[in-house]
Amino acid sequence: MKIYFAGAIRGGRNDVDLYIKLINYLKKYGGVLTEHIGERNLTQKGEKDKTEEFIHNRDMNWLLEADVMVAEVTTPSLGVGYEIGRAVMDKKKVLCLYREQKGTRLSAMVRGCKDVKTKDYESYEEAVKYIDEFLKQII
Ligand code: 6IA
Repeated sequence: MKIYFAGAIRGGRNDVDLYIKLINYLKKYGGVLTEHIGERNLTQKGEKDKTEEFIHNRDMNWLLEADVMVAEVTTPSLGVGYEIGRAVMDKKKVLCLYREQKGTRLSAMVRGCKDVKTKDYESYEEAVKYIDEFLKQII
């Protein structure tokens, strides 16, 4: 199974350690096309040696190639929102994982989309439980 993991880059890198753990867990189910999202040295400035167009086109090709998308949506990210929209348009199965934060709420454009499965979680253990539920239905 090819899995597209989406997580904030320019949106903010606060959760990068969690992204790494989730990506490693997802590898149990197949190939993760977007492992770089879990790279600690991929700063908010992103992949400096590549053009923006290259990054967009490469990521879009991966997205279209993927069987499923798992997005960690706690840190608001324009890129992740865009990717979710493109995945929905392409009729991919999408799981969004959201950790409730004080004073913030997940966008209604994600939570309100019936073609996206959104799960609220509090711990890594809970997040992987939702990943198991989601991916076991697909296998
Ligand atoms: O808006 P964001 O940067 O937070 O969007 C993050 C999402 O878009 C991730 O799920 C990635 O798949 C994708 N993405 C956005 N920017 C990049 C990137 N470098 N490298 C890889 N994936 C990306 C961007 C910066 C560079 C042009 C200097």
